[in-house]
Amino acid sequence: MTIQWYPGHMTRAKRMIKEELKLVDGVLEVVDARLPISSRNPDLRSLTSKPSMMVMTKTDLADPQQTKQWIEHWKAQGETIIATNLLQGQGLGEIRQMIAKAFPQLKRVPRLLVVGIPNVGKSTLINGLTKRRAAGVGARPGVTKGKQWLSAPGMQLLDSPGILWPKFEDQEVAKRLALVASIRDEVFDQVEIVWWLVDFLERQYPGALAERYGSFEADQTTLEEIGRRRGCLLRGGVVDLNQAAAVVLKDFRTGKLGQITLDPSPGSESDHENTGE
Ligand SMILES: Nc1nc2c(ncn2[C@@H]2O[C@H](COP(=O)(O)OP(=O)(O)OP(=O)(O)O)[C@@H](O)[C@H]2O)c(=O)[nH]1
Ligand SMILES: [Mg+2]
Repeated sequence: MTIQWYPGHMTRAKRMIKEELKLVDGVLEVVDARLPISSRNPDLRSLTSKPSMMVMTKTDLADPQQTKQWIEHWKAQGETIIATNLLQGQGLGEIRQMIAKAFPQLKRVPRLLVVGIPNVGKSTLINGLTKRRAAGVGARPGVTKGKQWLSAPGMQLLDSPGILWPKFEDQEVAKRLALVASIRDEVFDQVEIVWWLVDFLERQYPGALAERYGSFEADQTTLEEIGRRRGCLLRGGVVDLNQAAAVVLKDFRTGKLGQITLDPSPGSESDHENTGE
């Protein structure tokens, strides 16, 4: 299976963002804490030299140890980065303070473009900063359809539809983006990406699946067994793998499998693998 995750409107989005960058003083780049590299846009940096700040959302769903290491990594690369749990409003004060200090030469409030791949929390961030439910929010990609300016204390924000243009060749990245619902559920095979997740969890977070679904024997096929235990059965007692995958996917996305980061921080992947078995 190849995930077609670069629909035509994303090409237009790239053209659009170039235009939008001309209208602003700086950029808030929103990334998902579960994917601190895969959810970044590979080309954004090359499109502008305007000041840019990374806002890492959904830290409540990510592995705190990994988040810490990723923040250190990005800071070492010269990035300004703030970690947030937007559902709790955490980090908003810090963002406001940073923005207040970032443009000392400006005579008016700074104008900022909020960018990021679909479903990372751009609109939620804007609502937090404006203290209004001005921008539409939803747990699926593509909620925001057009751009709009919003006023917040001390800043003007430009909300735009999720932009995502890929490293085309990298299907591993595509799978991870699908898992966090940044790619529409219709364009990939759920069973296949959940198999990827199950395999990843068994290596990187041993025990996460057992904690939720009960322990497994070595010879059991995990996804099938989860389906059996959760009553995802077709006629004749055959496990419905599609339904089983949907259960695991939902549990992952809502944090029921624990705090999990899908991009291992630099240096940690091999360490995990060495201690995994
Ligand atoms: N757990 C958790 N969920 C969050 C956080 N921030 C946002 N969300 C949820 O993530 C989902 C997507 O949020 P949106 O603000 O609509 O994301 P967006 O980037 O504007 O998405 P598009 O407009 O589709 O590109 C919503 O269900 C939010 O409630 C967070 O820090 N933690
Ligand atoms: Mg939005």
